[in-house]
Order: sequence, then C-alpha cells, then structure tokens
Amino acid sequence: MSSMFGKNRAGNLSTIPDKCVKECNVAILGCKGSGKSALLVKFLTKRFISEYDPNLEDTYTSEDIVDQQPVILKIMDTADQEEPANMERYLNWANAFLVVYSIDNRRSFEVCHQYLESLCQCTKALHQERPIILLGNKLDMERYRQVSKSDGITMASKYGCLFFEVSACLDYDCVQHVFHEVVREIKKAAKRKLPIHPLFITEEKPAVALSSVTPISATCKEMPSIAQAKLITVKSSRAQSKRRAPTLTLLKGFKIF
Ligand SMILES: Nc1nc2c(ncn2[C@@H]2O[C@H](COP(=O)(O)OP(=O)(O)O)[C@@H](O)[C@H]2O)c(=O)[nH]1
Ligand SMILES: [Mg+2]
Repeated sequence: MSSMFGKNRAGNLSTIPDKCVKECNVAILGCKGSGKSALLVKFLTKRFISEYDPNLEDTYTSEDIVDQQPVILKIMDTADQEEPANMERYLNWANAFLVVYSIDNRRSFEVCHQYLESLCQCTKALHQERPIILLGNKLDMERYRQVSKSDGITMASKYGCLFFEVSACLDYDCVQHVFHEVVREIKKAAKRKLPIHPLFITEEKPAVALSSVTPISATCKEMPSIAQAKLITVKSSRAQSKRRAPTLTLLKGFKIF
C-alpha cells in the first residue's frame, strides 16, 4: 500500500463500544481484469494466483480479528463485465464497497467513476451511509501506469472515500490492511447511526443518552471462538462460467484455471 487518502472520519466516537458489529458484508466492484479476485484470494490465502475464471461470482466468509475484535467478513467477489450492473442487488446486501481499478488501465479507472457515481446516488436516495474504499491495484505495474496517484486521490476525495494503492502480487500486509480498514469503516458508520434518545431522569433509573450500537446485520450474536487459522467458506455461489477448462480446487470455492 503506498497511499491512503480520504475525509477524516474519526469523529468523537471512541467512547462508544463497537463490539456489536460482528458481521461485515463487503462487495468488491470494478471492471473485469482489475484484479478483484486476485485481491480477495490474496487476502484469504496470502497467495497470488494469476488466473481466475473472470465470470465467476462468489461470496466468501472469513473469520478474522480486527483491532482485537472477532469479525465475520463476508466478501462478494463480483463479476460485472465492462460497467456497473446489478447495483441494486449489491446495495441490498453490502455494508461497504471496495471499488477496484488497475493503475495500468485508464479505462478501469473510468469505470470506477461510474461505480462511485451510482453508489453515491443510491445511498443518498436511501439516506444510508455505506463506506467505500477506492483501490488502485497492480502497483507492481508502475512502469505501465496510466492512472496517477493524484488522479486516484482526487476521485476518492470527490466521493468521500478512503484511497489506497496496492498490488495483489506483492505484500500481503498491505492487502490485509485494506480489508481491515473496510471493517473499521463499517464500525465507524454503525456508530454514527446510533439513535440518540432524550435524557430520561427519574429517581429509579439512571440517565441514558445513547443506546447500544445498532447492529448491521444479525449482529450481537455470540461468536464462536476463532481458530488460529482463518476459516474460509463459500457461502453462496452463482457460477456464470462459460469456460470448460480443467480446474484445480485450492480451497473450497476457489477454482484455479
Ligand atoms: N501484475 C499484476 N497482475 C495482477 C494483479 N492482480 C491481478 N492481476 C492479474 O490481472 C488479471 C485479472 O485479475 P482478476 O483477479 O481475474 O481480475 P477480476 O476480473 O477483476 O477479478 C489476471 O491475469 C491477474 O493475474 C496485480 O496486482 N499485479
Ligand atoms: Mg474475478
């Protein structure tokens, strides 16, 4: 990760517990070839595998620890082709979005513009906040760069997103950091959603100003203990592949062509 940019979202929320946000649904968006699947597989397995079926959409579940808190990360690896499609479906499911382009492909950056525009319009209409991270991938392709870092920063700042540049085939920690930042952004958004109740003062009851964190999706359940290794499962699958090449299954759900 070489950079990070975005509006200051820290606010004065540190006193509010975020233990209730235990499930985070994240959709990875971007045009075909930007490296969505490679990034996800890197995050889940620490490995870079260069070829995936570009038409495969899957949702993976990973148990992780972020800032000493267990979290269940559900990540949808989408398979739109050249431009945004299915936005309503993604918006119905996801708490946050990773919008990915490839720094060596100007067109993929322009497609991100369409995604961000569409996401912002929809979330405004729904009066809902969904954190978005703009992510320039393939940082190892610096020599062939078509999208400057400042272009990425400018677009992220226009839409109020965080911004990173990473490479799915280089350092794992940078990729992991991005996914953990998504979780943090979801927690911050959940805190901002806290309903403020009027002060209630009687002789019997203490004054209560804030309720507990509003769960994002079926949260506040008891979590199972987290094993050392990440548990990765495929929650749902909607294979759209037209290819019939032989496949090797690395982990449940990962087909390597
Ligand atoms: N050099 C380089 N190639 C990458 C990187 N990430 C993905 N790729 C390659 O870009 C192509 C498209 O990646 P893929 O993950 O299938 O893209 P998706 O269609 O967005 O899911 C594949 O050939 C990958 O090997 C990266 O960080 N660096
Ligand atoms: Mg893919």
